[in-house]
Amino acid sequence: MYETCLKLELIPIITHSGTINHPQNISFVSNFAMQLIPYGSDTMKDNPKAKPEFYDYFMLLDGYGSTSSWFRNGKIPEDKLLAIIDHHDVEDDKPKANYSDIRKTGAASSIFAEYLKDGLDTLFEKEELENIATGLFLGIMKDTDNLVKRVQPLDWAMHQYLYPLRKSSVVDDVINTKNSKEFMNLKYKALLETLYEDGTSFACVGWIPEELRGVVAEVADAMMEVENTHTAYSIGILPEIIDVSIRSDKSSYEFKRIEEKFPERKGGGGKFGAWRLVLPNQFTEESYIKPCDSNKDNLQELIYSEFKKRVCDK
Ligand SMILES: [Mn+2]
Repeated sequence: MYETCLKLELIPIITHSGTINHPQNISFVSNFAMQLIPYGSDTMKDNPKAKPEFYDYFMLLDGYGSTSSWFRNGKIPEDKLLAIIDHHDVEDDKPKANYSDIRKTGAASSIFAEYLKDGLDTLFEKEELENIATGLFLGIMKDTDNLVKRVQPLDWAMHQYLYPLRKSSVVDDVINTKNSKEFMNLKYKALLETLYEDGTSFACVGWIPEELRGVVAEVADAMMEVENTHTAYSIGILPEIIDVSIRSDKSSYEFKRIEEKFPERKGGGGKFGAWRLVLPNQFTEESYIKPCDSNKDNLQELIYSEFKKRVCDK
């Protein structure tokens, strides 16, 4: 999409509300010359591009607004919304855009790959096409856990289409990125203390810095590998938010019902089987009760038990 805009002489800027933390994602981004504006981060505070007023038009890609604080706060008017291209479960209150392509695929990358295959590829030189194919190929691998989970027919087809076009050395580089010791320690500690009950399991990663946020999702995935588990909740406490990863392969599971139990939520959403819930963390450095070494464990226990209680209450 970025490259296509450039070809059409539009100036694309990719903004996103979080930060890029997972080692694989850092490695991914460093392989491509894209400008990314993490508009919520402190380092971007004074950058005009971190303000919605800077932009003439918007496109929501791989999300329909539920995780965008700009969108949720009404900063993206519908008449400025050019397109929504997404593969998440979309609720009735989805925004209207000039162009909208929302399909149930494992990876949003598969939708973009299909555009490429259906003619966009003619816009690009060989080298450009290989770079784009590499990015989309990695997107499909990542979102489908290497074509194991959430795979839809289009994902298979686009994997096959992109395979000969991709730069295999870049793909290997990104896939083989290692995790830090801290990351692995947190992951296994949370798994050791996981609570398994009637197919539903809970794990708490505890207080983590922003750059280790990826552990929360990895723990949720790992919990699902335990026999008889149909639903998993993994929570991590970050300086500003409580990050929750949810997995379920139970057909009757309704993420919406869980979401409603947290009216204070700051965001969330997901796709079949995998969701995320973002809750405010009341115990930030600025708050009346600050997390410090002596009360961190207690606050963690408080947050974790309140979470479990709310999820389990009918
Ligand atoms: Mn996605």
